[in-house]
Amino acid sequence: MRLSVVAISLAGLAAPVAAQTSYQVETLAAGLDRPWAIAFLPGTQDLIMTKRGGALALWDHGSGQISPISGAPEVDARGQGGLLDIQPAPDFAETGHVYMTWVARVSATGSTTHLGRAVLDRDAARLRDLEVLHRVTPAIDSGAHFGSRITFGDGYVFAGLGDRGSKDFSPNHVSQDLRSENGAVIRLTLDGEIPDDNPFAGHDGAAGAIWSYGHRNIQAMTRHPESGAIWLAEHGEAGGDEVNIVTRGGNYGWPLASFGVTYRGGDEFAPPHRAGDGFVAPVYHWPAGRDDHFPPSGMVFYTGDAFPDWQGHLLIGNLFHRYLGLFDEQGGTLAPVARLLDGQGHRIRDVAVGPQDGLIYVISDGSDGRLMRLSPR
Ligand SMILES: [Ca+2]
Repeated sequence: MRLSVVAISLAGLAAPVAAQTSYQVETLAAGLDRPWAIAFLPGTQDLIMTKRGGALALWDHGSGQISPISGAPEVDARGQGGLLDIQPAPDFAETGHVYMTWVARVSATGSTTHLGRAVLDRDAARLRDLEVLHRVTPAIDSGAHFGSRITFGDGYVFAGLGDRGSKDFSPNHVSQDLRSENGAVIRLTLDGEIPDDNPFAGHDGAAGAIWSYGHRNIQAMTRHPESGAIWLAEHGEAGGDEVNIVTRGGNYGWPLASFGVTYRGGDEFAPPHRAGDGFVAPVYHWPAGRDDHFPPSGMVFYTGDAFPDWQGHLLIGNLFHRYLGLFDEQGGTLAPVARLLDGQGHRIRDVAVGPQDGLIYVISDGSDGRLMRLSPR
């Protein structure tokens, strides 16, 4: 289904950078109910897609059709919860495993992010053998900040989580509490076990699954194609959104160091990240306030052939300002290049690069979510 094509040229932008490629936008599907994540199935150009309400779907590149996949986990879609990220396993060709994060209740009032996997039986259009690999602890009575994104690296699965909207901005905040997996990146074996070499494994009073902590709400995460490092983007509080490179055992500061301000009064509630404060500073951040911030969702390094000028650039979805950010990355630093899809009103929720065509696929948030594709004009 090709509903519309909008052609856009970047040549008129002020940035003196290699962004002269003009692109066109195709809407491949519209009217999607709260799509949240997309991922290409290995060896194909077909996309698997989550919808936050709890549905799974497959977009078939050949036919252009989207069809439902049954067998998704039961979710609690209150607030920001529901069926969230999905990624095919590194051994998908052998196992058919897809990994997912979702929110489910674990008590009358408590809910939490779950990490699990299932086998995708494509012929039967269903998931089977669903396994819960990890329930994030503790569960909290809150509908906010579940994260979450999944990335694989070095034979492990990483999940980026959220702080559940905790408003205790003291050193006792859940993101600073090593007993709490909320506000952390966790690292597990593909079977969901805690690796012995995790930084806090075997430590009293610490959750062994934690890999890094001091995060607020991670809704974008990907692996650098050359360094192999895991990059993430997290929501700040009224600005202060960050891009971070994940390091083993790192404390990323929230809420004791932040570039954001309080929503209520616009006051700083913590000093900004600065050298020597003991926290890992972001590689890039957006300022406080609401005019130029970057509530992120979905990110990927561009590695296709279709846009040679963008090779190695980082793409990040911006929810609030409704564009897809394009950033030049050199040696771990970022520089903004362009705002793709700017002015079209789409809250960008996730982005992926077609493994065979090198085109850029995005989904937009909301009850009229869209699957769109950017290609060179
Ligand atoms: Ca931080």
